[in-house]
Amino acid sequence: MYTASSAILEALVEAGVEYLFANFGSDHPGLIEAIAQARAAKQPCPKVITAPTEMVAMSAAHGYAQATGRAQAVLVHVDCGTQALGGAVHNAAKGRVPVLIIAGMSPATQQGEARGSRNEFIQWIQDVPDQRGLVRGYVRYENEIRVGANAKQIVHRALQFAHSDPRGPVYLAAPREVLEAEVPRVAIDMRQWQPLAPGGLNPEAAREIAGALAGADRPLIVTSYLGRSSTAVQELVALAEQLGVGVVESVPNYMNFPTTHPCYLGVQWNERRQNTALAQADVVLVIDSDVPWIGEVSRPRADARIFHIDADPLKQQMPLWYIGATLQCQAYASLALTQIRGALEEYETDPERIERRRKHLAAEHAGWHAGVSQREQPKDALTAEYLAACLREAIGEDAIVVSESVTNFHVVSQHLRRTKPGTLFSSGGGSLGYNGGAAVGVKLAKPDSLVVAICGDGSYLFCQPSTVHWMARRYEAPFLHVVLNNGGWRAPRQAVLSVHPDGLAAKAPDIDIHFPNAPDYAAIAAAAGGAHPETVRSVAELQPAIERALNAIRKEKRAAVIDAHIQ
Ligand SMILES: Cc1ncc(C[n+]2csc(CCOP(=O)(O)OP(=O)(O)O)c2C)c(N)n1
Ligand SMILES: [Mg+2]
Repeated sequence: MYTASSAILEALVEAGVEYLFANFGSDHPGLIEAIAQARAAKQPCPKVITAPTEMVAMSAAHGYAQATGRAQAVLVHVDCGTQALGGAVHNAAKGRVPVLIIAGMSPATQQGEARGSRNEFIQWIQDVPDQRGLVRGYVRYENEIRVGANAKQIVHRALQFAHSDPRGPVYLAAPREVLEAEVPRVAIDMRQWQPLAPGGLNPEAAREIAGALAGADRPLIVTSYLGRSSTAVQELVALAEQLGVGVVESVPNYMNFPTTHPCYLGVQWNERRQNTALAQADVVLVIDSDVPWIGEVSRPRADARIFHIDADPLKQQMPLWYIGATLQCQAYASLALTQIRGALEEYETDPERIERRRKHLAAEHAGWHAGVSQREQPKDALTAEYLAACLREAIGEDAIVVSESVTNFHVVSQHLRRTKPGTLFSSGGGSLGYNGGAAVGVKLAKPDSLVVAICGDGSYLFCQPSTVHWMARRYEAPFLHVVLNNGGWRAPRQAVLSVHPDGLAAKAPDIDIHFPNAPDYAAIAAAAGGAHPETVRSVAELQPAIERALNAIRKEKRAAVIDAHIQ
């Protein structure tokens, strides 16, 4: 029997989808049967990863795609499962991460007209007017597979959208009878279903930007997610070195530039102060960034010339967005940087000017580095800075870190000092709970790498650690989970202080953001997935705990959780 479900699975295999993160329901008999048939016939089929909750499934696909650039499939149950994906859809959309979501729909018949017709009460309850509308504001493409005959073409079309810039999640839904329908097998030529070829700058724009960077006194590049392409990182390093241009990361969700490089001028998150490099720059190139600065506290000087390059420079999904750029270009970062370097050949670059710029950058970088080193010295109480520094020494340069550190995002960016592309990811979105699932996804994608998730205590609970650690054990994806335990939610407190610095809330003893009698975070993971548990309350306890945790991962192939009580 070859059904639309068999065709969907076949399309996933053709597209190179390795994993189906699945949360099954009464809408999926066609798919479950097709998977069983493929296994019995020893035909290729994506490996099923059972995900007890949908947000974790989607976050795992998110992490996998960040580590590889490739979409995986997430299978969910009708409208309910779609809703339970929750903020993970927002995260993939905002982070421009490709994921293919497939959902069943309630059967479209109720009198046995076709195989799959309604036979359970819930199928009336789950019949909703606009299931696809639940995710329409977030996905790059959504469609209903209305007949099984072209299911494969629709899967491939959805993946073309997912993998074409601006990338992101896509959503397909199909009623149960359609998933059951027997269909003819369609032959697919994958050469016809590739993502869009990446676009570059027009030559005039490349010349204008090259000329401005070459002629500036203090040129600066600001980026957030250029590092999703390792080639783009190499190109950025080459351009920065060639011209003596400084690089600042603003709210990065990738490793964009080696933090040990003399052209690296640091990172800015929500710190409420003017960024010095930004204040000094006379030419600013913003490339791959959604929030290059927060104008209320930090902005370029008034006469700076601003250029902007992005796959989606108008930010079509953001109702309010502008940065005062005089040239906005839609282009793929690595191509654009290569073109700018090519265009530089037309300019006489003054070697003395470049040398002056390089010297200035080296001094600024050294100052930044000295500040970082000083802040990470051990204090009486355990600080996030010291913890990040110890972790850096223990995990090395190749470990892949997933960060959802909230009010410590900047600490993790600065003190883990990543040097290699693809070794630091954040969700790129604002829906907490990505960290644990993403770590499982990254580990599945890179089984030989050490994977570390570092998150706030609030974010640990948001990530559904019981599901995450059950999956980590079940699918042999052990990782180190570090909880920055500051007793609850610090971010809402910082927010209220920034808006009502002299209000009553600022002085109130309790504003309902603390977690008294907090859960034993490490024990949750131990109970759910046999993770190695560590709780650290002092500076002296930290390094031995990290060592034991890494041993558990390396020698026993168990995940480990370090619940670190920080100041
Ligand atoms: C799904 C979701 N719910 C609520 C919020 C609002 N929120 C932003 S930060 C935060 C607290 C995070 O706590 P924690 O992870 O411990 O980080 P901390 O603020 O303590 O650094 C909350 C609740 C959110 N961003 N996402
Ligand atoms: Mg916290």
